[in-house]
Amino acid sequence: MKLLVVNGPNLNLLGIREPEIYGRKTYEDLVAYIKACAEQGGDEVSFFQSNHEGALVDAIQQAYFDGVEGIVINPAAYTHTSVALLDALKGVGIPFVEVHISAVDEREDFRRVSYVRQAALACVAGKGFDGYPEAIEILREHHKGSVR
Ligand code: CA2
Repeated sequence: MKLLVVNGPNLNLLGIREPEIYGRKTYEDLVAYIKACAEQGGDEVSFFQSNHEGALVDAIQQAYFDGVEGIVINPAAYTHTSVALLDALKGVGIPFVEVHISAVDEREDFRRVSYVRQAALACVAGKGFDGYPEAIEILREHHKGSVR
């Protein structure tokens, strides 16, 4: 499969602050970990991180033109606010899984709201970096089912 992993605002700060919530590993560590897992399963993966909502929308739209078959997205704070990301994900029609490093449902009330979740295949939250390979596995299973 051709996969895109999208990470939203402030995830470039991983490993720098709030290690009790997000761990001690960096964004670069996260990318290397996901790349190794994806490639082990024979998938091609690319990565995009931005602190800007419009840039995330552009990357999702570009995925459509690039023939991406599955998206793993951690929209970070935009999870809880962004109709634009939901519209982009629905617009391109690429199957996607929502991921959160922390257990969003066990934190502040505002983190329980997700605009993108209604269109996601699944949401994986609270599993740290391991949530990303789990999301890829969900996309693989879905892909197998849809090409059979
Ligand atoms: O748990 C997640 O993955 C989140 O998507 C992370 C977002 C947060 O707004 C969501 O509610 C849950 C925040 C990402 C910020 O990451 C930082 C990492 C290190 C230091 C500061 C921020």
